[in-house]
Amino acid sequence: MYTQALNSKDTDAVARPEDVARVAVFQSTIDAEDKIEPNDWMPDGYRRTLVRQISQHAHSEVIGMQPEGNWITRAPSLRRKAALLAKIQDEAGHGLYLYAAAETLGVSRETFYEQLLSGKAKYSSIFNYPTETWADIGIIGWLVDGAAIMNQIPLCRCSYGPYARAMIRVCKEESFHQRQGYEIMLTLCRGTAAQKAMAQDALNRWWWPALMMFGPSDKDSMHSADSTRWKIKRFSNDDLRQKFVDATVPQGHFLGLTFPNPSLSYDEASGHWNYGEIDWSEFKRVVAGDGPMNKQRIARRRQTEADGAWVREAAMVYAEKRRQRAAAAKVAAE
Ligand code: FAQ
Repeated sequence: MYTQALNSKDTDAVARPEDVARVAVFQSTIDAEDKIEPNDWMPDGYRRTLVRQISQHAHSEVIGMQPEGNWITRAPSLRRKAALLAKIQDEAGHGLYLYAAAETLGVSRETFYEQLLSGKAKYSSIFNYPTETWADIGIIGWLVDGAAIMNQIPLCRCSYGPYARAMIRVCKEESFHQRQGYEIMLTLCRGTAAQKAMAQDALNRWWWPALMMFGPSDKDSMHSADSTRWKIKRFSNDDLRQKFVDATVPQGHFLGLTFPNPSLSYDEASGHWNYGEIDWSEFKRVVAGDGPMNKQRIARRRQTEADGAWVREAAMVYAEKRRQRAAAAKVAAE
């Protein structure tokens, strides 16, 4: 329905005077903090960046259900199981809002699914790590949702209307997820020595991958300049990572846990926590498809897609039946 808004290539904007004028209107709309809506004219590069980022974000929510899904049957109590099920269901909902927002840019949902299932699409590196113990579920809520919120709150002010509006609801739910994760960690850290050791082990394994969620360092971030000019990004990858570290380190100390980077130190002058050097070779390896769980995640997604085929078929047949019944009732009433 929005595809009529698909428009010229960036290069045309330079070549054609009317597009130069359109770019000026487009940029002044953004500079005035107004939203760009699906039927507004937009440069091809802006559209491409949004399709790329929003679809990657949607895929992350969907693949992100798998590490937690691993613990549904083994949650330690009915209360924990109910909360975990609800959280995972929320992530599916986030994927849905985000695919819907990306579709307004003229790419079909089927195309996004196909890109994910073929292994062509990216999703967040963090979901390629295994959930080995129950403490990993606490860590995901505390650190992974915590990092997601830090990154996503500014996206509520992103210049593209459908993405910004989707993020408002997503962020409300993510902040609840973060709290349930921290509460799991608190319970473990106030529990037996074995439980506390389990919490520490989870932090040791997830801390660095959580910092990698914010993307490459600013000097290596190839999309940041455009995304900042277009007010898709409001803060750089490194700035958000630093905000996350500053917020999270005191929370970890309150739990009585130690962070797995000996160089972590507080800088009185800047008011920031200095963290050690990130192992970017690990980040690149995981993003390139060679993380601990990349192959399993995609294989599982493909299997789920195949297992759900009958549900989609049944829904289509049922919808057609309803359509025919309604048409027949209309004829009978005339
Ligand atoms: N993993 O130039 P930049 C969640 C790629 S949701 C994999 O800096 P950009 C909720 C990047 O795509 C988590 N790839 O790129 C939840 C680009 O590749 P491309 C997801 C990464 O876009 C919780 C290349 O590197 N959140 O956790 C990663 O300006 C619990 C160059 O990078 C979002 O997607 C990475 N970590 O900045 C669910 C938020 N980082 O496309 C379940 C929206 C970078 O050229 C359970 N996304 N890359 O092939 C963003 O804010 C941005 O896309 C960034 C990257 C900040 C991730």
